[in-house]
Amino acid sequence: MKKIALVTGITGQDGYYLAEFLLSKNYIVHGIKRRASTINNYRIDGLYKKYYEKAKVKSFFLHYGDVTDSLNISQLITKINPDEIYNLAAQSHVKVSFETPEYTANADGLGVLRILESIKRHKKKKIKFYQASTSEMFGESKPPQTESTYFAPKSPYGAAKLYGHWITKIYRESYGIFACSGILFNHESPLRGETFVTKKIVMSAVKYYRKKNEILEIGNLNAVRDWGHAKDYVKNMWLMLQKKFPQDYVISTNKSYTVKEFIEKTYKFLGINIIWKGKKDKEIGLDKKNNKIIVRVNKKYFRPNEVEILRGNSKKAKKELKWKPTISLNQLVKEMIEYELKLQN
Ligand code: NAP
Ligand code: G4F
Repeated sequence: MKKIALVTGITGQDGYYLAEFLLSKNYIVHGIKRRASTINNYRIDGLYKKYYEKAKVKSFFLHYGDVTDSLNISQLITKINPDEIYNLAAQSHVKVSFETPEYTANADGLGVLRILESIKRHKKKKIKFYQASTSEMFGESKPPQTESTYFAPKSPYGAAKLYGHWITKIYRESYGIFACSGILFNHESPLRGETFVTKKIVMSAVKYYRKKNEILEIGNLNAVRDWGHAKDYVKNMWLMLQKKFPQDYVISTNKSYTVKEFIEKTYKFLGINIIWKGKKDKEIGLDKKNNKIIVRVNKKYFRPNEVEILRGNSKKAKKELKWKPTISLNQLVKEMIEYELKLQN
């Protein structure tokens, strides 16, 4: 019997990589997508063609839905009767969460509760549940952050995700549900959303490389992040649900870099060296070859409250799940640039 997985947030970065991984493992995958005024399936189009439109035996199905809609969620779970649910749906942008705090709480916090309640009431099968928690929950706690680090979120996003994380633990302990959270540090890929910093940097660097008239407008250059590759991280999601008992795990590369270092790496890959001038919101980056401004700090991208340093320690995942990241930051940057070079051809 093929296993059935239900994935929320299927149209997002991780939704694509997880669906691809599960389909390659012979799962039947059901994805929940939101209705939008324009079609936003571009990441999963290829998978849909291969595993639905052109397949003799179909194994990839899409359903309209929204984690803010209890009836929709409970009806889908009843109908699909999945073995595993991966909750990737979220308003996932930290800065946007300051502008839409209530919606973020509803989707990222209460959305988790809605799924857990449906699982609790589901009688046909014991469903395993994975929650995509985040290192943003650690907020101001000092690195390296582990499973036992104090949670001190600094954004509405972090607070909403912490509710989702905690309610997952409470449902596990109170009702014996196989429910667990991966505490995911930043992970990127060529399919990363365009307003996250790595993708934004890569897109701008390639535009400058091609046309020489692009300036990267950027926020906090000194923030430190632990950046991995989404492909490695979705494998871990699956591994966690194959364990005998549910537990939470930190998923990270254990290495960290500043935003400025990420910029330098990216431009250097394209043969461009940067010289920095000025301080704080007056800082600029010049192309060493021709003194053109190619990076400029813009206060618009500062956050009301910033998480300065994230660096995880994923030794529990290494020991108990035999998981470790396989793609280095340099490989990630190279892959993102090569993808962008093709797109902007
Ligand atoms: P993403 O690219 O922003 O994808 C988020 C997905 O959630 C999209 O498919 C989005 O649909 C969907 N979504 C948003 N609101 C929804 C709602 N109310 N109901 C149903 N679906 C909704 O994020 P990602 O990078 O793949 O991340 C996946 C998950 O991991 C998220 O929960 C995120 O918070 C968490 N996480 C990510 C990272 C990271 O570094 N990538 C780190 C820690 C945790 P649309 O396409 O319609 O917008
Ligand atoms: O790429 P970012 O927007 O990612 P952030 O805020 O760390 O959040 C991501 O990782 C979390 C896990 O830690 C996830 F839970 C969350 O869903 C998301 O995937 O920003 C990274 C850093 C920040 O410190 C930000 O202030 O880059 C800094 N930054 C500087 N300039 C910028 C910019 N971020 C963005 N998005 N845009 C800028 O222009």
